[in-house]
Amino acid sequence: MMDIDDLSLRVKRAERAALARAITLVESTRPDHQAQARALITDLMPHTGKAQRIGLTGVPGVGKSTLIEAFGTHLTARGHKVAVLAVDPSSSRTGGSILGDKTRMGALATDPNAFIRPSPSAGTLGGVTRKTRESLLLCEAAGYDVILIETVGVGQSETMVADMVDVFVALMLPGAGDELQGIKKGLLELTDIVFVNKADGGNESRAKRAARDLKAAFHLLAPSNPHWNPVVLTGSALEHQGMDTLWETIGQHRKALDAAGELSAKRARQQIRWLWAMVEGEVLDRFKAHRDVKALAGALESAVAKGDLPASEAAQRLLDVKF
Ligand SMILES: Nc1nc2c(ncn2[C@@H]2O[C@H](COP(=O)(O)OP(=O)(O)OP(=O)(O)O)[C@@H](O)[C@H]2O)c(=O)[nH]1
Ligand SMILES: [Mg+2]
Repeated sequence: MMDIDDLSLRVKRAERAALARAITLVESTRPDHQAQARALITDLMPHTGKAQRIGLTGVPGVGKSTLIEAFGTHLTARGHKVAVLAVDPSSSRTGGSILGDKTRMGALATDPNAFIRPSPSAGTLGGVTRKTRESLLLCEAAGYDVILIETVGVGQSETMVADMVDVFVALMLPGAGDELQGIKKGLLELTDIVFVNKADGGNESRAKRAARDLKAAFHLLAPSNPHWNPVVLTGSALEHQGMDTLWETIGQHRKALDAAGELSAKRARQQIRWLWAMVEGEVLDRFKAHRDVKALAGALESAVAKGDLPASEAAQRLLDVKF
């Protein structure tokens, strides 16, 4: 049996091993571990909330790991404590990718003021995001004041990460015109800051052009946030160019939201959505596991599949089960 009070104390004292252990507890699927994790987080809750929560996305190869290394070391050199978390439900982060990260994040990985945690191993996106949200709280309780949450630019994971951070940064490649066509409108709507990476080695003017086109694209979109107009930056993670501007822009974003009372309002909305998302997931699981639902479901599914029964009628018959 783990001593949760002791673990809590050690996390607050910023003991790395304790933080790692606490995250392992949060990531465990064992019900007794989950109960302990809840007790731990409840206890630590008053010590959370003080970090800048930054989401980071971009297609594979855009330079996320390289940027985290450059940006992270830039910040630790200025006295910040930086935690890096990842959301990758596909668990595509196989041996090769992690090995690559070791070289790309070498300095940050050995920095005493940085803490890097790879994505929880594959699970449902909901499961992975729960673990990441709770890990974020643990990192805050351990005194990390900048939390970077990385996600690969595929599917729903971007939306989930955007919903747990204060500011969302999208990394893009220099390459204007055609490539811009491929950028999902949905991604632009989530994005507060675009960082056009790899503006180096003769790519500077292409990057500038890409930035200009992106600004135009943002201009065409109806503003999704009354407090902030998305900002497009260019830089080079490889050459550590643009890290100061990125940090400044994140600071401006924070100030703008704070001034409008929007930062705490945004976090409050996120918490409430998170609450209901967890209830919904659990209620549905319990419903589907119910004996009477299980007994009915097979026949109803095949009747619906064959077109013998409208889905609405089948749904009603399931919903009529008292559970
Ligand atoms: N020229 C140049 N190359 C860069 C820059 N940033 C990253 N790269 C290179 O691009 C390649 C991919 O960089 P990563 O940082 O691994 O990209 P990633 O987005 O983390 O990729 P995944 O982890 O696969 O999603 C590496 O070879 C980097 O050295 C940059 O600013 N300029
Ligand atoms: Mg990477």
